[in-house]
Amino acid sequence: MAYFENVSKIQYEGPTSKNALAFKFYNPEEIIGDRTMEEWLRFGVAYWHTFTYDGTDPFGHGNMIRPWNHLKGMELAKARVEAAFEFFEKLNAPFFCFHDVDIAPEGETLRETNKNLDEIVDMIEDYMKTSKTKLLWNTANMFTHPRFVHGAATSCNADVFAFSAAKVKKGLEVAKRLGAENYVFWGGREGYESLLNTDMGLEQDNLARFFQMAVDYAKEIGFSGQFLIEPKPKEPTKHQYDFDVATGIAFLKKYDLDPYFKFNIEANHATLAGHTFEHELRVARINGMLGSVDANQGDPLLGWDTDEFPTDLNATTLAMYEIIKNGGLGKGGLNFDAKVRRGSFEPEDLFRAHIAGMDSFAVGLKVAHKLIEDHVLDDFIANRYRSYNEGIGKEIIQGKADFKTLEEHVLDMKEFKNESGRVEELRALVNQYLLTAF
Ligand code: XLS
Ligand code: CA
Ligand code: CA
Repeated sequence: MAYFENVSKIQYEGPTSKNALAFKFYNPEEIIGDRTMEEWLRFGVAYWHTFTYDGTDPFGHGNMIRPWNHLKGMELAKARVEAAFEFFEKLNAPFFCFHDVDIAPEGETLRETNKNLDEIVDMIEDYMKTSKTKLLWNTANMFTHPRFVHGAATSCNADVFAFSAAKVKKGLEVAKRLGAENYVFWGGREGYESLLNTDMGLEQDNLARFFQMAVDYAKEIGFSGQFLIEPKPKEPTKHQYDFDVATGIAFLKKYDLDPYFKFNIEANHATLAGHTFEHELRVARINGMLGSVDANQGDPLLGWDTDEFPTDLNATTLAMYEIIKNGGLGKGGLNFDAKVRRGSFEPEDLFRAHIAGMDSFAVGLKVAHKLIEDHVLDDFIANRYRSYNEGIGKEIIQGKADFKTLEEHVLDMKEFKNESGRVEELRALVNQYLLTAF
């Protein structure tokens, strides 16, 4: 049975196509530099937003029209798997991602939940034998159920810590079975509401203990996927421990966990932390910890995590600039952790939205590649820092300077020749590339 019968396989038709259900810029086979667009972009479909989300918001009921809406329980879970693989095929998606609770209903106990999970994972495994779509990452949802009210690995309740460990244990087994390229930890309830009732030191030590156990178990079962931490400053918790990439790095280094983790960077989480998307990518990249990306965008008028499909070409260009400079994403990819707006409730909107996101990142890739190929920013930046190539600057870099020699250098200096940073010119240059790359 077809769930999306009005949609056939999405094809690349080029920038002048008027067909809404076609790619205008994403041409998977097109070579950009040393690899194809498909290899650079490694797009992933998020199971939760695409197949599980029903449109519910804090003020309204679910309103999404979905061909599986009449089903319940395991029947619903199975229909979603069938629909998902039809969707992946029609979209030509190389990857997908899920939380444990997205794919199978929870039972009364973890034993029952795991039984449901096993049945659905069997089914997914079967589909994956003939599908090109691979698992980018899976994760455990440790935020929805009331037991996680005070956190998971940072809960004040040791039974909840144990339950969370058992859930991640199962998640790693599933990751191994399905050949996941990564495993994600997003700590939506790992944080606190008030210091009046919180032992922050113990909570952070416990979080580190938890991560260490995950590292050990992955090794024990031979799961070789990359571990990723996904930072977010707030929502649902007021203050979340994995606030941003820099905070995450400091945490990992304190507990000697940094060799085992990279970051999954979400655009909307970056902006919630008061950073740009490209800032978070840069911090991870220069520390060798850029792992994967949750490709979405927030709304500058709304102060929460709106998870919109990415259509801002300036943002996709600057993001792809970091990704290309990183040599690509390795095992990571661009997962659309994005949901259609509540008003976009038709099943076809799921395709329209993914096409919009894929085309926007394809543009970003092409423009960023051209900017790098032409050395536009590299030359400007190299010139801006040229004072470190000789004289006192070179001595600083080579570790030959100290406070005394530096004082000697400036004590009688009257003029400091600074030059314009020309940021407006550079922004206009990016615009020029954006408008002429196609
Ligand atoms: C929520 C997060 C979440 C993670 C996976 O804001 O983005 O969906 O990506 O748990
Ligand atoms: Ca995310
Ligand atoms: Ca989000």
